[in-house]
Parts: sequence; C-alpha cells; structure tokens
Amino acid sequence: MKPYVDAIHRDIEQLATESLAQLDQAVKIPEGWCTPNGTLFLPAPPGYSRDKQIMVLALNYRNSGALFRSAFDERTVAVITSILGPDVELFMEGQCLYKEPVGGHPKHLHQDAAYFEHRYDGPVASLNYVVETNLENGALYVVPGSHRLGMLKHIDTFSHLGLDGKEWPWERAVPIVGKPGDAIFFHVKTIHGSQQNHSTKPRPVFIHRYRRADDYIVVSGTTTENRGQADQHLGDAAKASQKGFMVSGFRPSDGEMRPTNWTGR
Ligand SMILES: O=C(O)CCC(=O)C(=O)O
Repeated sequence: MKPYVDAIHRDIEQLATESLAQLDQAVKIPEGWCTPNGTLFLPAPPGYSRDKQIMVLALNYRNSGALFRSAFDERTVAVITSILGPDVELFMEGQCLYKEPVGGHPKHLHQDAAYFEHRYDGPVASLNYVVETNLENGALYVVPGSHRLGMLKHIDTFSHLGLDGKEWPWERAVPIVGKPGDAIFFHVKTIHGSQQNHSTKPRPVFIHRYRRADDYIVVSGTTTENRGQADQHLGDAAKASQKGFMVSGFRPSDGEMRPTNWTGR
C-alpha cells in the first residue's frame, strides 16, 4: 500500500480532527457513541483529557479517493484472486481503526466472522499499517491456523464481540510488526486483535475486505444480543441487496429487474 499511504494518512488525520470537533453532537448507540460524520467513540481510559476516545474512524470509499483507489491496487487484487478465484467484489466500504495516543483502545481477540458470518468462505481482509507499528503502539496479533477452528463463541467485551480472555489470552497469539504500507491478509475466521497504544502518536490502520462475488452475510451483529436477533440466517435472496463493486471478473445477471445507470437513480 506504499503508493497510497501518505494520502490516506492525510485523510485520516483530517477526519480525526473533524470527528473530535463533532464530539459534542455524538449520540449514544449500543456500540458506544457516534458523531454526525459516522465516527465511533468508546469510553476513554482513566486520566485521559476527555471522556471518549476514537475507535472506528468514518473513513470509507465515499470520503477518501486515495482509500478507494488503493482497494483496486493491482498487486493486492492479484493476491486476493489467488485466494478467492477470479470473480471478486468489495465487501463493505473500507474501514479505519484508530488508536489514540497514550492508552488508545485495545481490540480484543476475535474472529471477524462473529460480526459477519458468510454463506461461503467469507471475506479476506487486507489490514494495512499507516505508521511504523510495533509492540508499543498496537501491532496486530494473530493466532496462526485458527481459521480452521470454525466459528467460536464470542462474548461482549469493551471492544464489542470478542473471545473469552481466560481461554484466549494474548500469549496464544503472535504479533506482526510492520512499516507504513505493509499489508496483512487474513481469513474471516482467523483470531486476531491488537493491544492498547502506549506511544505518544496515533496508530491508525485501514482495512479492505474482499469476497467471492456470490458470497453474502447470513448472520451479523456487534453484540451478543443483536447478533441473536430476528433477521438472521438469511437465505439466498439476501445476495440481491448485498452486491459490492467488482474488483475483478464478472457477475452474471440474477434476472432481477432494477433501475440501472440509464435512469439516473
Ligand atoms: O485495529 C486493529 O489493529 C484491529 C482491527 C480489527 O481487529 C478488526 O477490525 O477486526
């Protein structure tokens, strides 16, 4: 991601400033607090200069051209198609996890499939470092081979759905240190997470997710309560409303009539 990382970093810092300026308008939601621009905040650690800290910055393909361009990077797409096959779409609109300095949030070990379980193999994530990322500021930890364990039981944690820390302590995971622009590719059931940022500078990462063009969510949630609710275990019809932009290959029509680019809608 080296060709894009400086421009994405600038967009990230601009959005962080915007989000903090909107903090007095934040509304309470089950996951924390959300500012009008869509950034998610968590409670700040004790001794912090304010009572809330940034968790998920609202950076996405609609507000950052550099982020959108980077999702189509040829080398990245080549890695992804070697894993998923030729017909691949974007899943979600890009994501940015932002750990503030001096105590920024941990993301407890978890499988992404707890948040979005899929019909087939599910999305491959490409998590990208924006700054030098190490044991002090919140390197990504992964449990190698854990994608073969199937779907594990998650509980509610400070950072939303996570694995029980007694069964899955950090010692079971290995950290991946890296430089700005380094990309880590991992399966939707790979156990991963990251610890607090103890450095004096922010530690952002940005994430692209890719899935087979015919794959779709069957169960989703952010808490044990909303994961268990009604519109779950969606059937094949769910794909009609879950089509992402194609990054590779072709999606044949499913025969459903819908407005296209000649209507302007
Ligand atoms: O911010 C991080 O390092 C972890 C992000 C993560 O685990 C996730 O988005 O699923």
